[in-house]
Amino acid sequence: MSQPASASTDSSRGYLASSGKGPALFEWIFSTDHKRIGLLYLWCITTFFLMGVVLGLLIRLELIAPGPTIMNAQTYNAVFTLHGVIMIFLFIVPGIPAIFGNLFMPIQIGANDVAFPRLNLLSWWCYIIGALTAVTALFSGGGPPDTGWTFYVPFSTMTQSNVSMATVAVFILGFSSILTGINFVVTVHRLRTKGMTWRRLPLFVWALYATAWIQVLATPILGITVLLVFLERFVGVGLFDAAKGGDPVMYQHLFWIYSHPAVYIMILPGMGVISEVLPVFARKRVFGYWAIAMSGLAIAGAGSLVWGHHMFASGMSDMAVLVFSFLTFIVAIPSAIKVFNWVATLYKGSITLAPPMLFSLAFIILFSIGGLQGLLLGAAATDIHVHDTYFVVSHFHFVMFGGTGFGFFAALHYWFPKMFGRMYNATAATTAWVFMVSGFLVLYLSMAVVGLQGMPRRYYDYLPEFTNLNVSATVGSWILGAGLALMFANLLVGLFRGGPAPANPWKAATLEWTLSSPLPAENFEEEVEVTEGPYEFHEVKPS
Ligand code: HEM
Ligand SMILES: [Cu+2]
Repeated sequence: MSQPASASTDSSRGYLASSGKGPALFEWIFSTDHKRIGLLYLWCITTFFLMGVVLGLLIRLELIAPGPTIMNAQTYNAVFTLHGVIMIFLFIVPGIPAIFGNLFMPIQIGANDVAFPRLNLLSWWCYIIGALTAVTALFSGGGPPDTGWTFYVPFSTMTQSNVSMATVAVFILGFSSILTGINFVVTVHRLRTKGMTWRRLPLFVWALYATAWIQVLATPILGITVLLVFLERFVGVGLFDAAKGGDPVMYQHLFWIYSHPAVYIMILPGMGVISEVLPVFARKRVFGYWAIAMSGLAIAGAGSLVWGHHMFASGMSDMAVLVFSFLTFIVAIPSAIKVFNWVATLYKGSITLAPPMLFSLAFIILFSIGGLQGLLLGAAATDIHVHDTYFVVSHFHFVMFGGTGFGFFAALHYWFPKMFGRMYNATAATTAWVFMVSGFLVLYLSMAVVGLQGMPRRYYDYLPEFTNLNVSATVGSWILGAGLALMFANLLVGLFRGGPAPANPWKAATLEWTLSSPLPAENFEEEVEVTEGPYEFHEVKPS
């Protein structure tokens, strides 16, 4: 692997330095270096996240009062569809694995890159081409897709909006996820350095490993499913058309056979970040290392058997409802094991409430609230009443935004010094955290209550009796939005003006903290040997 960067003009900038040969942009977008690919993903994914947030705030603004406020019904359908598609396929599915997995997983196992660097670059290009195709779908054909991110038939095979191009975009994006998964599985199996046994793997690596298997095994099902919608729109075989002997419910099965395991592609990497950060800021070995590592694989396995809980109201048999409900409770157990072990790790720890720790604690609390809501949804008797209401919308924002979103922010604040060689302002980060958590709770708890009262999702209008809770939800979204703006502004200031970061500001014990900040162009000049687990704190003195 060529590392011209170290011969570059400014080696203190490590992998960030350009070699000065040729346009810097080309050096980045054609780089096969895992660190640079991670950073390319960071810029793209963060940009799409912010676009998704703006759309979310627009949805809330529309819902501040019954009746049309800032948009009409058709625009509303397009806005929440785009919000969902961006947040799922362009932010949360690639998010932590593509950015922090690429940047740090190879280093954490003592390797100089992933197993297939060129394939890794191809995965980023699939992401970019898929994303640009999704954006193009907005401005071409019959206009922006209006089906929701789930593309349910029969509407998705009938609507004039540009669902065809949107399905092509999702198809291409799927390959980005599959290629990343293949790379990570082979890298963990083949490129671990001397002494890096499975029992010494950082828990972040275990989480990415379990995620990678789902990326490889489940994502092809999504590819086939959206391809079938594409074909139905052009050929009209009738696979999902009851009048032609097809079955529209079959689409739901195919879609959720991927999309439920996909929620673990979303959450497992976030859980891995939390398992990485907690011991460092509690100055304690993680509680139940092996239980946490194995519960990730258990979630990946059992999580592929519960997709039917999205379809309790689809007319499936009572026996099927019973089985899927029972399995849903089973898959909650390994998640609960993780939460228990995290809390046990904190117990009697000497805790530092630095920003990475604050975001990790928020993850645990918000994810647990979402998990408890999930139990109510897993019980068919209650789910039947709240299916497709704002209670469901609240639930997946608690687990996906409160969970993985805050896990993403924890990772960003934990590894920022290592990625950029600079520190950010901790007080500003803490202030942003306070706004984000309080705004989040006001926003999504209001949604949970109005959902229990029966407000359906995906409508731009609602009954007058739901007004107060929608006003509080919208105000909550403004507080959350202000916190997000402060957080990103603070990191931007840190990026350009932050003080120099030491090699190991958090006194952590995993391999990336043995390297300089920012990371060097070449990870390890010679092979490192590992002799103990990743959370043994011999009170490493910050260099
Ligand atoms: C400030 C941030 C956000 C706000 C204010 C927000 C608000 C909303 C609202 C009000 C809806 C319901 C629309 C409806 O059913 O009529 C919605 C749907 C959705 N949101 Fe968010 N959201 C935000 C962030 C996120 C994040 C971070 C994610 C994922 C990681 C996410 C994923 C989704 C998805 C998948 C849907 C379903 C869209 C559909 O029905 O097709 N949202 N959001
Ligand atoms: Cu599910």
